[in-house]
Amino acid sequence: MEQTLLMIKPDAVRARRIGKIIDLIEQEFEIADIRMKRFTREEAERFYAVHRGKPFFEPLVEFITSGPVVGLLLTGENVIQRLRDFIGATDPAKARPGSIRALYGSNIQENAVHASDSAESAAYEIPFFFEERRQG
Ligand code: 3AN
Repeated sequence: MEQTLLMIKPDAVRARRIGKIIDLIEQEFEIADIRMKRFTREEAERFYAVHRGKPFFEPLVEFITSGPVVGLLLTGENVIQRLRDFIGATDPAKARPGSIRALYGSNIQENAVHASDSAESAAYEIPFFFEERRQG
């Protein structure tokens, strides 16, 4: 059984889309835990450490610390890949019609949600929201 992290980003929280996004998610996935929080700069830089040095790193850290986010722990068979397919491509303009990013994303940075892209990413990202579930 896999687990993964879905994060509702500050743009979607500001736009009051939490309920709509969770509604879509729970029709397809098992929600094992849920938490709202606001990232500190230090946490944001660690969360997005793989993007350090890229031109969008600083704006991304600014954005993700700009307001609260919501983390959902999802579990199930092949849930990492299924969730990635479900949310749509990073750029909402290229995301599958009907996907969360197509519906609620504004642009490649303010794209409503994040989902872990591998088992390694999930193991790294889940403890930012759910400390007691730290793996390994
Ligand atoms: P995804 O969230 O689809 O896995 P990543 O991990 O490549 O995408 O990027 C993490 C986040 O960084 C994206 N969700 C987006 O907010 C931002 N991002 C990625 N690529 C760009 C880009 N070219 N310009 C601006 N922001 C970007």
